[in-house]
Amino acid sequence: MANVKKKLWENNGTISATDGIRASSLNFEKGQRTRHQQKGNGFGSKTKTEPHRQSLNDSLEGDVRAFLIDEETLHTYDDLTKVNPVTPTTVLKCLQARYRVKVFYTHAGCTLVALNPFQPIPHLYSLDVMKEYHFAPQPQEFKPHIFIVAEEAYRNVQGQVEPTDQSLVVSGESGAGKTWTSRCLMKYYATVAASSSSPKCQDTIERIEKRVLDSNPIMEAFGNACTLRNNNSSRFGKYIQLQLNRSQLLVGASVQTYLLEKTRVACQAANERNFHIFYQMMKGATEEQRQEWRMPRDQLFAWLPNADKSLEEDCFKETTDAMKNLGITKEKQGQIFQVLAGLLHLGNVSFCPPTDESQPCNLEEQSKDFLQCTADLLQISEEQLLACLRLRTLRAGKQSVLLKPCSMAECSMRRDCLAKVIYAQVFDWLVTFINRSICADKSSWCNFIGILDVYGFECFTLNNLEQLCINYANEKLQQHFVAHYLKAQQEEYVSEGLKWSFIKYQDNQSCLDLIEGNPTSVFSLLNEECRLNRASDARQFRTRLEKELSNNACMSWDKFSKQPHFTVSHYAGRVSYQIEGMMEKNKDPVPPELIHMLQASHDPLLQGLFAGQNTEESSGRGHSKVVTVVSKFKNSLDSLMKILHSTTPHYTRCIKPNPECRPLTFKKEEVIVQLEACGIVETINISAAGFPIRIPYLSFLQRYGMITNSRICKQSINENGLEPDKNILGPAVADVLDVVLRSHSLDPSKPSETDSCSSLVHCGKTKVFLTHSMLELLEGCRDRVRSQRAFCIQCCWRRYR
Ligand code: AOV
Ligand code: MG
Repeated sequence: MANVKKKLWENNGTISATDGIRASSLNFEKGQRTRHQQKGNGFGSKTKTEPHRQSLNDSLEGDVRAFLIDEETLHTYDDLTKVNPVTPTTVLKCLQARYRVKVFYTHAGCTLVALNPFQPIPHLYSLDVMKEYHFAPQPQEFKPHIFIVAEEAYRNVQGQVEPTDQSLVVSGESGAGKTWTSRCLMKYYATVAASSSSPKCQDTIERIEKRVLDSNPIMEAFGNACTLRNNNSSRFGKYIQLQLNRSQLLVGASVQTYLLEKTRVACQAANERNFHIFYQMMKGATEEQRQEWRMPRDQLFAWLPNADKSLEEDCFKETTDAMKNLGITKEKQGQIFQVLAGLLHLGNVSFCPPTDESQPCNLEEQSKDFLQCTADLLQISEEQLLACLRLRTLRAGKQSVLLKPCSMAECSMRRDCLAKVIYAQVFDWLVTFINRSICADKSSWCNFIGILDVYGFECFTLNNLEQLCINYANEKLQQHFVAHYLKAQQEEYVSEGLKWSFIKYQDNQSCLDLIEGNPTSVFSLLNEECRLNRASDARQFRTRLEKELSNNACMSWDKFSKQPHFTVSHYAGRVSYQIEGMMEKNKDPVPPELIHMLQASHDPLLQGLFAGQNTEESSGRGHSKVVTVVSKFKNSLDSLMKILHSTTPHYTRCIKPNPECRPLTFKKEEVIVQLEACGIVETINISAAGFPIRIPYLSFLQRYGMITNSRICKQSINENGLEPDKNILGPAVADVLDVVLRSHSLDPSKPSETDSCSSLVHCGKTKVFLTHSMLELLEGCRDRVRSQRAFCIQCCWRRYR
């Protein structure tokens, strides 16, 4: 026995086992997951705990051979770590087989893969299903579902060692199902956090849950739009923190939003639409409202393209009901919609060239009424509006002011700018209002579960600054995943002395360096160009990019393209960005006279939105002090990353099975690209081969020391508070492991048959690394010891009486 122990310790505790066993839920350390690998389901290899690693370059032939045997039962693989061998093709086949039988969720080690069915699946998210997962002692034993991830995070909040904030990171390309998934998660928490509340406080809790859920239709109405890739595409990023009190009840929430694509208000790509809210108003307004907003049914608005397309999102009543529930009064709602109606009219204002070049542009004849309506609805002076749109104010010295006629293009830009600045302010006002309505007092909550839903990776025929920012956000998330899971986990194995052969993964650091790095990157050059405050020249900028960044492998150019552009190789694919217009968008200048005009509006909403807005910065000469769009976006994402790093993350990968959003249609070529882009094979391999549970020695002994109750264990535990001494703790840990394994007829001395990673347990330098199966063995032993002790105490008690 002593020899065995010694060997266990000296060999860093490599012990093999041949059976996968379910384990109970525990949380020892930030960053670990508590979902457990399930018992071998009888398919493929018999040794279920052994990982099946194979290089990415496995031949297709090999894959097919492996599946000839199991083709019939492929759909039953609930966890892709069980697929043998793990290659993009085998993973794809498994997912396809599951999709065919309408199974949309599959575990992939530490992540959950969610395939979009593109049609509502009855009962998949019903109250009963929520309850099943919530009340199950081991929800992991149920079919893979987003509710397992939700429940795991919920249980993890009250971790065994200390409560930990959790983050649910939902990623995937545009239309993959992130927003849908986020809604499901929010509904889940709104339900389970309430169901456990006492009847006395049920009332208040329900109100807050309803308000939290009601924030969704409002933000989607104002922030989502129909694009070529998704009829309900999020045009802003969102991180919602659900605030939980000590009893794990939902007591509030707060929302942080990221970069709304406000350009959409004034400019919609072919076959795309404006934000849903405009269509909702157009379709859902009462006759009275139509008159008030000057929106007769047959009125055509330039900024309301594709209004004939009928979408379920065009539901005005749902939005206004939600606004009401959140406390936005009818009066305030009226002010908001009146301003939005004003913007639609503004979109129909256009100019024609003046007869004399020294004169300002003329209004098109049919624009006159629209200009009048805009001025009425925004409650500003019509003359001032016209002047602001076609005359630029130039300041010569402190006192004198010159008015210079704008070109036609400038007039249109000023019109669009007015719409964008108003819409963005309305959106921000709503977010602030929502936060005020749902955010709990800091003293009443202690932990949060954050749900991240950002715009997915996009690649259109024409891509500009918006797509660059969206794809940059996705790169940041991918980097978080890579850094947190793929890299950190493997590095820890090595630093703890485990024999670990690195599994290669695609690191997207060089792409991020290209976009945001220091000192030279696309963002830094773009900012420099904007700060110089000179007329933007796309070709010049393109030459600069080529000169400064051509050594980055993620940057390339299409030599035959007529338009100045640059191509970035993102982790999810190559995207060509047009440079024309990029600098202007990055500067996002707002002529001060527009702000002055809005400050003078009689509309209480506009007055409130623009009161106190500083207009000095944008009017400065030479080096502008204006903070650019990309700088702001980068800062907000950096803060988000800090929050994510401080929480325990849970990743869900949404996959879009076909680009046309057709129900139950699985296109292999589409899916494989997404699987490869997000590094699914590497994730599976690291998960399957690794030890997902890591427990510092002292914590281990504090929990499991009772199994042996030896002097050394007691001694170690008594050292609580002191720096643990590995020389005492290590053997004590080995002692416990030895007892547990022997009690299950496992031979601790026998080295693994394949390699050190396919074992149940490993003693590192400061921590014990466990598989879920080993954790279950430990928990089982601990339970037995506890019940034996309880029995002994009872006997003694009886004897004593
Ligand atoms: P996204 O958030 O990932 O795209 P959505 O969540 O809006 O994508 O999903 C797109 C559409 O797919 C939804 O409107 C639903 O019709 C359908 N869908 C998604 N998940 C499910 C599901 N589980 N069951 C049924 N239908 C589903 V973007 O916001 O564009 O990145 O910027
Ligand atoms: Mg979305």
